[in-house]
Amino acid sequence: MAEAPQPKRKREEEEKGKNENGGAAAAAFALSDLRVRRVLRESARDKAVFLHAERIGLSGEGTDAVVILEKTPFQEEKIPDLLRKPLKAELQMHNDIYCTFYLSPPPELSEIKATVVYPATEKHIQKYLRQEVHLIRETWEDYKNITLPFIQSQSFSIQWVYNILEKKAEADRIIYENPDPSNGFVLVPDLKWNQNQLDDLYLVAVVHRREIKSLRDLTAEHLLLLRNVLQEGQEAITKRFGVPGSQLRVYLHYQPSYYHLHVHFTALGYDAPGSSVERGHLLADVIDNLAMDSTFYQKRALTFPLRADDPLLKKFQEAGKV
Ligand code: M7G
Repeated sequence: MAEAPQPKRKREEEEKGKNENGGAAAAAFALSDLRVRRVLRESARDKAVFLHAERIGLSGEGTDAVVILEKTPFQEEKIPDLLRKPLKAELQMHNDIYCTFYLSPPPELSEIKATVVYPATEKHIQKYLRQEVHLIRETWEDYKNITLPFIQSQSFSIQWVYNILEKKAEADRIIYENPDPSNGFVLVPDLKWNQNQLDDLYLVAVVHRREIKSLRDLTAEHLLLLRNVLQEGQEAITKRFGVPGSQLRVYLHYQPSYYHLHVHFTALGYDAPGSSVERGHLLADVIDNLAMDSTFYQKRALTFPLRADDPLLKKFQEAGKV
């Protein structure tokens, strides 16, 4: 485990009640108000389960929610307590020099992180449903004729992004800001990171400019912005968390879920969801590509995965492209 300065311990509850615009609903209920409808996906590897839940209103109508339950990673300083203070330690098997125990840790050592999306749209539910995945190879023409009209007609709301930029949410979580409207950005811990340990470090840089949807919109005009994100983002993370730039994976997703330019910063040793070759584009490579050719991303084909029932896949199938 990394031996850097300990990250600040934060609780999701701190955010409760602070979300004044576009997210106020999340503060107005308790987890116990939610009923589980079905399991969308389970991951034994990530120790996580993705649930379709609902909250029943006074009229008896249910409103959809997505709940993600994840066992949190170990915190190094608490490990000795796990062995010293289990409520129960059951020996399951013993053979020669090998044995397995099942421990029941006290509550403070057995946390579960719950991420709630409420109210959730059908698209949120689809995002977490286990499905077959297909690779798409999208030319620039495909982008203009198929993808762009599709994302303009339906994509996730980016209100949460505007809330960060306008300091209406997560203002006390900001790690760094370059306030320049053209070449600046805000760096915050990602929703997926609880900041209790550095092993799964995950931050996201959200740019101030609002018209850049994705990698496809980038040209040499954005080089200064991208270089700022890479350099200042790495420096800010090193300063705050003690992780050097050489141990950070800094990348964009294509396709992203949210069409407002943002950059992912994850610990190099962490196999973060979405960091695979079919979705991740290293920011340093993006910068070099744009420096060589301003229209690089308006020329080349890009590959990305789509889930089997993603309506965008259907559009590519209808156009005879899959
Ligand atoms: P993406 O590539 O658009 O989509 O990345 P993905 O979720 O399919 O990877 C968006 C990133 O923003 C993800 O890493 C999300 O976990 C993160 N994120 C999403 N929301 C709604 C929030 C939020 O409200 N706050 C913060 N801090 N991060 C978020």
